Amino acid sequence: MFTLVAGAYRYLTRVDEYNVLVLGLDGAGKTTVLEKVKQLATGVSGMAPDKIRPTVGVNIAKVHRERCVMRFMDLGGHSDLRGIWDSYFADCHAVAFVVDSGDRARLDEARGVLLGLVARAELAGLPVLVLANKQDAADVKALLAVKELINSVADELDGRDVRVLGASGVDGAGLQEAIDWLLHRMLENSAARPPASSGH
Ligand SMILES: Nc1nc2c(ncn2[C@@H]2O[C@H](COP(=O)(O)OP(=O)(O)OP(=O)(O)O)[C@@H](O)[C@H]2O)c(=O)[nH]1
Ligand SMILES: [Mg+2]
Repeated sequence: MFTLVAGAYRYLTRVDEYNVLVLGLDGAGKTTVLEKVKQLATGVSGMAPDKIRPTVGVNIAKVHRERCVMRFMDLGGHSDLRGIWDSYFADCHAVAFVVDSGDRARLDEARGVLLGLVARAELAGLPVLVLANKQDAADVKALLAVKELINSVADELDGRDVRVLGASGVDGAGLQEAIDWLLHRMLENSAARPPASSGH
């Protein structure tokens, strides 16, 4: 009887955990986006954008939705630090790739890094959300430029779920939609990449 009740309790309190890797070039705005996601999820203000320094390790934000926890993991984007990304791939359920929409000079570099990611076997088939960030500061053609970047790698994306969304880590534009899109895509992909589960 106890086992039955304990089993039912575990089932009812089970939480599915999904990891979203927040990747992109240094300065794209990943940590600023993460702080805003934290604020949207908890209602508590995150670190002010002007206090954020380049990331060396990993920053984490948790978003609770129904019986799911989304763990956003923001890693440093400097070229010397990108090698660390690999160790997070096996436990990842989706990638949020952040692009500084206003920085045309580095769009090609961003394209190369994104191509490197989608070629990785550990990330095969996972949903990829491209956040065309800094929309608050970018000109009207910036979102188009990021969409063109994605169109130019469409063949390599191999039929996986990909979306480009305009966003701003400063004013939060697009981030609620980003969270919703990622959760739905990770749930849809959960047979292929199951979540970790824990009882609470
Ligand atoms: N206007 C504007 N500035 C932004 C936005 N997001 C980030 N920034 C600025 O861009 C700069 C870099 O932001 P970070 O969040 O540190 O960038 P990052 O991608 O985490 O960089 P690394 O940690 O080095 O990989 C900072 O000066 C931010 O204030 C945004 O949406 N709009
Ligand atoms: Mg950072």
